Amino acid sequence: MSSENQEPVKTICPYCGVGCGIMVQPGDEPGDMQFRPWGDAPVNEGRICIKGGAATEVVDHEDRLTDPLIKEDGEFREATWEEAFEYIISELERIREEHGPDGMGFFGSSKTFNEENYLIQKLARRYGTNQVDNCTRMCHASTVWALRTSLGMGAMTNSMADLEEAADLFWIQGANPGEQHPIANSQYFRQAVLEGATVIQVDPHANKTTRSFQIDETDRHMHLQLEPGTDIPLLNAVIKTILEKHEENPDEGWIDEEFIEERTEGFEHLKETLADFDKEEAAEQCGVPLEDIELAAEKYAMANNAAIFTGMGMSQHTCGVDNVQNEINLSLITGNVGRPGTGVNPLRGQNNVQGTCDVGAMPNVLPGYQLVDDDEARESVEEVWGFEIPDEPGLTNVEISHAIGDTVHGLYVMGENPIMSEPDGNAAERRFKEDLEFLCVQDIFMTETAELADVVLPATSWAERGGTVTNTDRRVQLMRPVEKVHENTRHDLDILCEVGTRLFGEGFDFEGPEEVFEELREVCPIMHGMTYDLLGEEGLHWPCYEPGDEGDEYLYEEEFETENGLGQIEGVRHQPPKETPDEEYPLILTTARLEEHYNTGTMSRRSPTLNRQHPENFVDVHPNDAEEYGIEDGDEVTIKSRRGEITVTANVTEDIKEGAIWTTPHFAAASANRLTNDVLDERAKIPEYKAAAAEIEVDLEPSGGEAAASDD
Ligand SMILES: Nc1nc2c(c(=O)[nH]1)N[C@H]1C(S)=C(S)[C@@H](COP(=O)(O)OP(=O)(O)OC[C@H]3O[C@@H](n4cnc5c(=O)[nH]c(N)nc54)[C@H](O)[C@@H]3O)O[C@H]1N2
Ligand SMILES: Nc1nc2c(c(=O)[nH]1)N[C@H]1C(S)=C(S)[C@@H](COP(=O)(O)OP(=O)(O)OC[C@H]3O[C@@H](n4cnc5c(=O)[nH]c(N)nc54)[C@H](O)[C@@H]3O)O[C@H]1N2
Ligand code: SF4
Ligand SMILES: [Mo]
Repeated sequence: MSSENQEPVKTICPYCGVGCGIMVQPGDEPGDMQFRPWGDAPVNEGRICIKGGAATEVVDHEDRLTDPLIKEDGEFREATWEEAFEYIISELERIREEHGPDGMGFFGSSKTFNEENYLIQKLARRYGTNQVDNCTRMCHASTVWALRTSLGMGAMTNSMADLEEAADLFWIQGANPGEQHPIANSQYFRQAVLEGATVIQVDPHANKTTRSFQIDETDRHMHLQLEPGTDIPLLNAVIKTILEKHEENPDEGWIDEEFIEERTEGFEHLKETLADFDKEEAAEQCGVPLEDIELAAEKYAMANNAAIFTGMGMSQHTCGVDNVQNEINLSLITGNVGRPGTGVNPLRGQNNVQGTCDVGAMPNVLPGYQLVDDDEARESVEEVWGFEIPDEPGLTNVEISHAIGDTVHGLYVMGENPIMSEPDGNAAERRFKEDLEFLCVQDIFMTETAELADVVLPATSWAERGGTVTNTDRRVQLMRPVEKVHENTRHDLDILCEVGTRLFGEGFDFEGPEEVFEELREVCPIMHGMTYDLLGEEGLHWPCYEPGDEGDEYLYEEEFETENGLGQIEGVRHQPPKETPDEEYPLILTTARLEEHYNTGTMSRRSPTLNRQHPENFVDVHPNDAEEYGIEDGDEVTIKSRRGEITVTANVTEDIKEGAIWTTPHFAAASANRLTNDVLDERAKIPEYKAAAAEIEVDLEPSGGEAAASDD
C-alpha cells in the first residue's frame, strides 16, 4: 500500500510525561514512518517540542536490536526466540532454587506501557518476590512519599489546564519545565504568565525556564539562585517570614487560619521547629539575600492562587522527602491546596512513569497504590490473581543493585539503563560485571547495560505497538500502533506473556493489551471505571472508580485522602548533603538535563535532530571559579569526585551559582554518574544525584594551556 492510502495513526509522544498527542504517518515500507501533528490532541492541541517532532527518527534507526542475543565466551551471538526463552526460564528457575525468589530483581520501565508494567509486577509477584521497581525510584520517589503520607496521593494535586486558568503565581523549585516539560511550560504556564501570573524560580542554575518568563518588561518575577542542597533553609526562611508577618498583621491573610484549623494537623509542630530558626543564618547558607527570600514569601502568601512545581532539584537529595514536605507545609498553611490553580505539583518525568507506579511496578505497592503489607488489599488482589502475594515490601532498584552478589543474583531489566542512570556508575558497573550471575535486558537498543547482559531481547518500539500510558495529569491515553519495522522483534507485552506462561503455565495468557487492561482495572480501584472504549481520543484522568466517572482535574477539594482526612504539616530541619565541599573537593557538583537530550541518551544520542546541538557533555562553571582554577571557556577539564572522573568541555557562565558546577547524565563517554554519590534518602531510597563534592582541573594535554588549579 502506498503512503497516500494510509491514514496517519494517532498516538502519544514517547519522551516526557506531558503526554502530547502526535500522529505517525506510515510510509511505503514499515520503516518509512514520519511525524505529523495531531491538531486537536487533548493535551497539546497539535503543538510539540523538538523531541516530539523528532520521535520517529529512532524507530527505524540502524542500531535497533533486531534479533535475540545470547552471550557465549564473552561474545554475543544471534539466537532464536526459542533458545532465548529456554535460557531465561532455566536461569529464573535455577536462581529461585538456589537463592529463593528474592535472589531475583525485576525492573519495570517507564518507557513502556501500563499493561506491560502491570504484567512485569505480576510476574515478579508470581515468582515470589516484591523486588520489582522502576525509574521513579531515582526520580520522584521522595515526592511521592511526601505527597502520599501528607496529602493522600502520590501525584500532581492539580492539572495543567486548571493551573493555566487559575494560578496567579508559579513557585518553581528544582524543576526546569522550559526544557524538561516544554509543552506544559509553553502551552499552559507561559500562557498564564502572559495573562499576569508571577514566577518565582528557586534553582542554582539559570536555564530556559528562567529565560521563558522574562517575556515582559515587569520585574515581578524572581530567580532565587541558591546553593545546591539548601532548599530546606530557604523554605524555612519563607515560612518563618509568613508566620512573623501574620503575627504582626493578623488581618492581612498571610496564613489561612480557617484552613489550618479545619483541614490540617501539625501546625504547632511547624511553629516549634521554627521557633529558634535564624533567617539571617539560613540566607547565608543558601547564598540568597534575605530580602529576596522575604519578598518571594510575600508574593507567594499574597497571591490568590499559588501553585508549587517541584522537580528533581528537590527530590534527588538524601533529604528529598523533607524537601517536598516543606513545600507541602508552605501550601497547607496558606490554604493553597484543593482549589484550581494551587497545590504541590511534580511534573512527572518519563512518558509513562505515572502509569508504571499506578499499576504497581514498585516493591511496596500493588496496583492502585494498595500496600503489599495491608492484608485486606493484598487478599483482594490475590482473589483475582489466584496465587499468594509475598507480604513484605521488596528492595528498591538502587538497593537491588547494591545487593548484587549478596542477596541478589539475577536481574530482569525491561527498558532501563541502570549502568548509566544509577549513581556511582563505576561501582554499579563492577557489580553487574563481576557479581551478577544472570542478566536479561529487554530493550530497543544495545545499551551500556545490555552490553553486560547474558541475554538481550529485541523489543518493538513505542510506535509499533498498542497500549495505554498515563501522563503527569493522571490522564490515561491510548497508544495506537503502525506496522512493525523488524520482523523478528517482539512486543514487550508478548515477551512477558511468553515468559510468564512458560514459567507458571497460567495467568499470563493474554490476547493483547486490551485484555490485560481488563484484568488491571479489576485490581486497580483508581482505574476501575476505565475501558479502552471510554478512553477514546481524549483519555480519562484517574481517580475513575466507576465507568462514567470523569476523573478529577484537581484533588482534595473537600478532604485529603489521609487516614483522618487531614493534611499533614510537619516541620523539618536542614540536613546538608552527605558530601559537602572540603579542601580536596572544594566544589559542589549538581547534575541535570538538557532540552535536546533524554536521560541516558539511548534515544536522543541516536536522533540526528536532537544530537545536533550538544553532541558531547560539558560542565557549567561560574566565572569566579573558572578564574580561581585557571579555566577558560572551551577548555577540556577533568572533574573528579571520590568515585571517579570525567573529562568534558568547560562552559564558563554566570548561569551557575558560584561554588557549584553543573553537568548532565546524557552521555556515555562522560557520564555524570561516574561522579555521583549513591547515598539514599532513608525513607524513599532516592539517590543524591543533585549534590556531590568535586574538584575540577584543566586537562593539560589537549589544550597545552595553563597549569591546573592556582594556589590562591
Ligand atoms: N528534554 C528532556 N526532558 C525530560 C527528560 C530529559 O532527560 N530530557 N527527562 C524526563 C525525566 S525522567 C524527568 S524526571 C524530568 C525531570 O525534570 P526536572 O525536574 O526539571 O529535572 P532536572 O533537569 O534534572 O532538574 C531540575 C532542576 O533542578 C536544579 N537543581 C539542581 N540541584 C538543585 C538543588 O539542590 N536545589 C534546587 N532547588 N534545584 C536544584 C537543576 O539546576 C535543574 O534546573 O524531565 C523529563 N523530561
Ligand atoms: N546524574 C543523574 N542521574 C540520573 C538523574 C539525574 O538527574 N542526574 N535522573 C534520574 C532519573 S529522574 C531517571 S527517570 C533515571 C532514568 O534512568 P533509565 O530509565 O535507566 O534511563 P533511560 O535512558 O530513560 O532508559 C530507558 C531505556 O528504555 C529503552 N526503551 C525505550 N523504549 C522502549 C520500549 O518500548 N521497550 C523497551 N523494552 N525498552 C525501551 C531505552 O532504549 C533505554 O535504554 O535516571 C536517573 N539518573
Ligand atoms: S513536551 Fe514532552 S510529550 Fe510533549 S512533545 Fe515534548 S517531549 Fe513529547
Ligand atoms: Mo525521571
